[in-house]
Amino acid sequence: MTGIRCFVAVDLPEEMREKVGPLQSKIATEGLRLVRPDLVHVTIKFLGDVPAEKVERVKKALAAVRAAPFTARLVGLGAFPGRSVRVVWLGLEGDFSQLSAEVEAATKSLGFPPEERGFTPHVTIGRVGRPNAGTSRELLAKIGLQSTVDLGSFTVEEFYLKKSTLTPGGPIYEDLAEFPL
Ligand code: 2AM
Repeated sequence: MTGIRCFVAVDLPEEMREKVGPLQSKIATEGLRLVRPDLVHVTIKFLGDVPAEKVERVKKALAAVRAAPFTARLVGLGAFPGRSVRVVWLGLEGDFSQLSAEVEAATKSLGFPPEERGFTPHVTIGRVGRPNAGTSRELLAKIGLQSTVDLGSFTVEEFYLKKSTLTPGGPIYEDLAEFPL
């Protein structure tokens, strides 16, 4: 049985999203699928397919998360992983550790495996379909040219449980619940 594809995320405020499109146009490269600016977000925890009957328990666990609001700053551009570029991201400065740790603990108690690689806050702004050396080289050069990117700060005051529906036209995200900090 397939469930509901879910993730926990922080949204960017509208004024931040508006700055993403112009930046993306500077790194546009063949093979790079740019994330629609209205869909960019900070993934706190990817849950994968959650059985429908478990979603209420996830919401309840997330509602018990206690973390204080904090300031985040969108600064720097980079790529995952090292050799061939698969993802282009905007860096994030800010203390996401409390929120991340609390969400990890809340979801772990429901059987979701903890993130082994640790949490690196970032905003994915582009994905490479089929990585190839040419695309990677060109992208890394463009990213290097944008190394001074600083889109400014915003206050993180809430987070969301989101549903993702994958379609040929790209993912559709839907807020299942909002949780204030
Ligand atoms: P990303 O921002 O690091 O790319 C919603 O699908 C979000 O969950 C994506 O934006 C992605 O975060 C993350 N995600 C998607 N599939 C994933 C997977 N298999 N493992 C971990 N995170 C995933």
